[in-house]
Amino acid sequence: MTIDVLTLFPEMIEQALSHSIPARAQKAGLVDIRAHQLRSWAIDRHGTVDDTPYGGGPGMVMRVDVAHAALSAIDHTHRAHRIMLSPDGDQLDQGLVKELSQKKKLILLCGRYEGFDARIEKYIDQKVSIGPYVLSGGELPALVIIDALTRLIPGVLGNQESLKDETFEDNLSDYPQFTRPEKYRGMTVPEVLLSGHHAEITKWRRSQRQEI
Ligand code: 4H7
Repeated sequence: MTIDVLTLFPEMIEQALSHSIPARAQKAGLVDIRAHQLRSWAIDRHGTVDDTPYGGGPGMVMRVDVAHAALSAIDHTHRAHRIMLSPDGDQLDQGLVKELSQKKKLILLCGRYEGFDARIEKYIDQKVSIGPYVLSGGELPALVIIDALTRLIPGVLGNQESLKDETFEDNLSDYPQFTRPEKYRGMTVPEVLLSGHHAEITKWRRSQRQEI
């Protein structure tokens, strides 16, 4: 799977992806994630990517021609699934993550300022939101998607971690976990977990998982 991220802050993506699971997935060659500087598709020599809004009002709007040039250059055959991170997009949940993890090529378009010129909609396939709140850019949502998605690629997680993932399969939460010390400030570990009785432990854990 390849993921191309279009952003004014490619370092933000690269920095975050140098850690943990997405880094492991990249090193193993299971996913190829590239962050591109949108400014390199600017039409003028100043690297202008935004302009004032028609009709007036505060802030700057990202130009559709620049974003379109970037999308066309990266995905000339339009085989990729093109996503724009946007507060009014389809809300991300584990089901959507699973759907997106089946795609061979993904493009994540990250807006800044007051967002993109509305005509961008013609050149993207889907708008995705990570939740009902406003952020100053699409980079953090893009990273959230990449993290959630790379964990679903077969071979990315170790055996231990992937077994635990069945957890999400039926919309149930994880069961509560405990480790040493056995007693902490008067709080003890449920007796059953110390019993060594595996059937009972499994039963107890099942009983503890909650609908999410
Ligand atoms: C596209 C359009 C995603 C991207 C508008 C992005 C929240 C989410 C952005 C905007 C995002 C999410 C620009 C609208 C900045 C708000 C102050 C980037 N915010 N913005 N304005 N929930 N912001 O997934």
